[in-house]
Amino acid sequence: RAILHGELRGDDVIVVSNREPYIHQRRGERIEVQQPASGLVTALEPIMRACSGTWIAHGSGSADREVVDRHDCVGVPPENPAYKIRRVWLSAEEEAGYYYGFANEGLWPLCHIAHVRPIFRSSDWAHYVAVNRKFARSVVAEARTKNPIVLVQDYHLALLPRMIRKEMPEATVITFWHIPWPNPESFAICPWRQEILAGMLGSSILGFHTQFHCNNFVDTVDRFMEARVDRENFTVSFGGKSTAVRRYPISVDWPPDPALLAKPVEQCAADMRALNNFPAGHRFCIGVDRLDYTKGILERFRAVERLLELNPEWIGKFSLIQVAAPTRSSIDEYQSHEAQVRALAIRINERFGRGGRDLPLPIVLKVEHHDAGQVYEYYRAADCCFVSSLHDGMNLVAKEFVAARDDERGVLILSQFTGAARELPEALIVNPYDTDQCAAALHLALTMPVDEQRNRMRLMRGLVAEFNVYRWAGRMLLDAASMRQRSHLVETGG
Ligand code: ADQ
Repeated sequence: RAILHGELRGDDVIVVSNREPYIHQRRGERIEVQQPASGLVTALEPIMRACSGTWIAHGSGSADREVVDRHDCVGVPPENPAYKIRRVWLSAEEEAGYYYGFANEGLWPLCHIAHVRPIFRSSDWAHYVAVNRKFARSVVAEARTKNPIVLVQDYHLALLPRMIRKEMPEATVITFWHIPWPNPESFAICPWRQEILAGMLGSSILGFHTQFHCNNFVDTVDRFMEARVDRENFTVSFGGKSTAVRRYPISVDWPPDPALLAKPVEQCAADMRALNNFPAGHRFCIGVDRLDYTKGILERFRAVERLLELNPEWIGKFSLIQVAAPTRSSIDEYQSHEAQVRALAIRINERFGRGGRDLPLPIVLKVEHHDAGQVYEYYRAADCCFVSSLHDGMNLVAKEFVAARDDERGVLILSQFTGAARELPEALIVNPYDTDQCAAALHLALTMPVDEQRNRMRLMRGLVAEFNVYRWAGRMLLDAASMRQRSHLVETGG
């Protein structure tokens, strides 16, 4: 955090992402401020508070336009502004084509290999290009110097790095891709693969969560572009410029906000039991996700069903609380996924539910956004946390659960297909497609001796404490700083 404060305060730092970190919504006479359920926002918000600067994002709230100045800017956080948001306005057609269409029906399933066929429409692509251009204009308008540091976030803005480089050749563009990068064969089905790759290669530094994703990206470039790939230094030269491809595993704020840990764990457990009508001694596992088909929520429910089949002693004594934030609900695939999730919860609850007795249901499904305070209360109260993603760049829920457990208790069950699994081997690592293995992991978690819980949790907490989100941003920015220094020396002949 000190690095960000010291080195970057006053420097020209611009973050660009689709999603804004604060959304202003009108509720009758009042304007409410919401924070979205997004891993990207969770990770970058504390960074921006530490280094100030500007965050450029799509203005999406009903009162977003009411609170901005004539440059479309507003200071945030509202209670104590530390940086500003500059909002980019999109029409309904642009949002449908660029965001719901190309980004979320095309690139999202393409990169997650989630057995959902990507949809590529040329009309969506046209909006995607146009909106990237709109963001580029906003970056140029915002820059106070000819060589700002621009942090481009995620798959919505793959074309932006090249566009910025064209307008501001001296800018340092750091692009971070928050989702996986698939192998070259999988990526090749995208009709605009070359345009996407060329766009991303406008970056000075291109970051992914894991080395595996870096390798896949470099292999993809090697296969489809006229570029020089240096596998020793992991750099790609394309169009006379070079891009360093690096692994920067993202993480969470550390130490966590004290307000999130203020309520004692026993109190959290008592409150959550009361809220959910669980009797004393009832055990529960927590799942926290956007309601997205890549998160493996159906697989998680099937694991609970199998647990109750194999170990009937848990019937009426164990529940999974699934907190699922609605997301991208206007996309067909998301609507049908939500319907499947609801139907499966009902079926399992009918099968193992009350049966005339007043027992808690095995699956408690809450399809709603919760604030960070409530999410942390669940983390602190739960016996275990189950992350069953079918494919996930990192997965911050796993790290948040670890950060929440200052009592060194609780068990993390973690899919092997998350970036987090590479850093947290002390979790119970599972294949979410293997229902029996997941059921066995749930049983193991619920019967794990306290000492073993503590030993595992301690190691995981050590890792998250050291490799926290400031380390993630700090390493990227330090790499950018030394790159800037080198090019300055070359220019001045030093
Ligand atoms: P996401 O796919 O959004 O992130 P994740 O990393 O798990 O996934 O972050 C989700 C965030 O939203 C967490 O902070 C979580 O607490 C919050 N959240 C989820 N459900 C919620 C709910 N019901 N109510 C309130 N808050 C909720 C993308 C990539 C990930 C990568 C991140 C960061 O898909 O792989 O880890 O970006 O790079």
